[in-house]
Amino acid sequence: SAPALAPQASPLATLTVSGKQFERDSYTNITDGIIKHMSRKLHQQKGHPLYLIKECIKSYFYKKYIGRTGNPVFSVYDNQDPIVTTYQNFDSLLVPRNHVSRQKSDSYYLNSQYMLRAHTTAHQSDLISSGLDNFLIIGDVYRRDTVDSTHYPVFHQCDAVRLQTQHELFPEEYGLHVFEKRPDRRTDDKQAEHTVDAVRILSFQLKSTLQDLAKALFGADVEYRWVEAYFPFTHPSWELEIKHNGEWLELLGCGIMEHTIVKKAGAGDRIGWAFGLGLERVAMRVYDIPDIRLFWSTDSAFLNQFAVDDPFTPIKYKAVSVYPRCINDISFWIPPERDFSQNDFFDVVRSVGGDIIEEVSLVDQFVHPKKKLTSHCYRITYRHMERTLTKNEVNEVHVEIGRRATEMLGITVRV
Ligand code: FA5
Ligand code: MG
Repeated sequence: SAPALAPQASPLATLTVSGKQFERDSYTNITDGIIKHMSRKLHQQKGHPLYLIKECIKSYFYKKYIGRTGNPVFSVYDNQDPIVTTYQNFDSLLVPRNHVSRQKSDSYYLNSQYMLRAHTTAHQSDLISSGLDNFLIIGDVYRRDTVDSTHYPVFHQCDAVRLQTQHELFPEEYGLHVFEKRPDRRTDDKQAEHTVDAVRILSFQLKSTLQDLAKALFGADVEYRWVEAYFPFTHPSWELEIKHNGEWLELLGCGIMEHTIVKKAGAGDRIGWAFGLGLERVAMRVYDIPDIRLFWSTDSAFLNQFAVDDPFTPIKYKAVSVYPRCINDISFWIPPERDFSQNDFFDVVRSVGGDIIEEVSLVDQFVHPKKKLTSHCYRITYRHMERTLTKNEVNEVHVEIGRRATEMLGITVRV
C-alpha cells in the first residue's frame, strides 16, 4: 500500500472569497466564475433595470404602509452579505435536514458550513431578532440550475416580512383574537397557534398587497391568479402567477409565517406574513428584456436605455441587433464509478464559456448494451450578446469544455 502522506498546508486547502478565508472540504463547489459575479451588485447600480425595479417596489411599500407621522413603516436591507451559514439558509427556516434543496448539486457551497444564499429569506430570522417588524430584503441569490434564456446561476430576489400584534390587527372592540388560548390543531388552512379569524384577515391583507403591487408594476389590467403552494417556513402558502406572452409565469411565493420561526426570533406575540419575489422575472416582463444574460451586460447600448431618474418611467427594451448563434454538440461516456450531476457539467460549460453560452440541453442519452456505460449528448448554443462569434472561436471554447469536463468530471468524450 502507498505510504501515508503527512497532511500539508497546501494553498488549495483554503479559499478566499470577499477577503475572507474558508477551509475547503468535500462540500466546496463554488467556481471562480460565480465569485466574479459577487462584486457586481446589479441591484445597487443606479440606472440598472434591476435597480429600477427595486426602487419601484420600495416606493410602493413606502406609500402603502405609513406610520403615525407619515413615515414609511418598512425599512430596506439591500446590502446583506450573500455568504451565509447553512443554518441561516435552511435550519432557521425549518427546512428539513434531508430536504432536496440542501444537496450539493443545487447550491454553491464554500464548505459544509458556509454557502451563497439560495434565497434572500436566509436573513429573515436574523432581522426579526434584531427587533424589526416590517422590512424588505433585496439581494443577489445563487443556485445551480438549468441554462436557458430565463435561468442564470445568479439572480435577484426581494423578500418582505410584516409582523403585527393582537392590538394592531384587532382593535379592542372587535372582540377577536390572533392566538388560540391553547394551541389548536394544524389544518390545511392554518397553524395550530393561530385563529381562523387572524389567518383570514392576514391572508386578505397579504394577497391584496401583492395584487396591487403586480398592478403597480405591470399595469392595472394585468391578468393574475393564486395557486396553493408549500414552503417549510410559511403555512398556508401561495404563489402568484401572472399571464406573460400567453403563459402563466410564477412571480412570487408567500404565506403566513411559521409561528415557530417568529417565536424563536423573539417576536412570539406577533403574527406575520412574508413573500419572496424574483426581480429578473419582473424586469423581463416590464421592459420586454428577452434574455436573462442581458442584465450582466456592461455595454452602454444596453445600460443607456435605463438611465432614468424616475423608476416608473415607461421603458421598452430595443435590441441593438441580434447576432447569429452557433450550435455544437458534445457526447461523452459518464464515469461509472463517480457521481455525475448535470449541474456539474453546466458549471464546467459556464466557467469555460462564460456569457457566450446561451443554452445547454441534453438531447440524447443511452446505455451501451455490452459496456453498460451511459452516454449523454448535450447541445450547446453559443451566442455573443454584442457581436458575431467566429466558427474558430467557438470551436476553441467547445474543445476546451471537453478537456475541462474530462479533467474535472472524469467523463470520456466520444469522437
Ligand atoms: C423562494 O425562494 C422562497 N424563499 C420565497 C418565499 C419567501 C416564500 C418568503 C414564502 C415566504 P422560490 O424558489 O419559488 O421560493 O423563488 C421565489 C421567486 O424567485 C420565484 O417565484 C421566481 O420569481 C424567482 N425565481 C426562482 N428561481 C428563479 C430562477 N432560476 N431564475 C429567475 N427567477 C427565479
Ligand atoms: Mg417557486
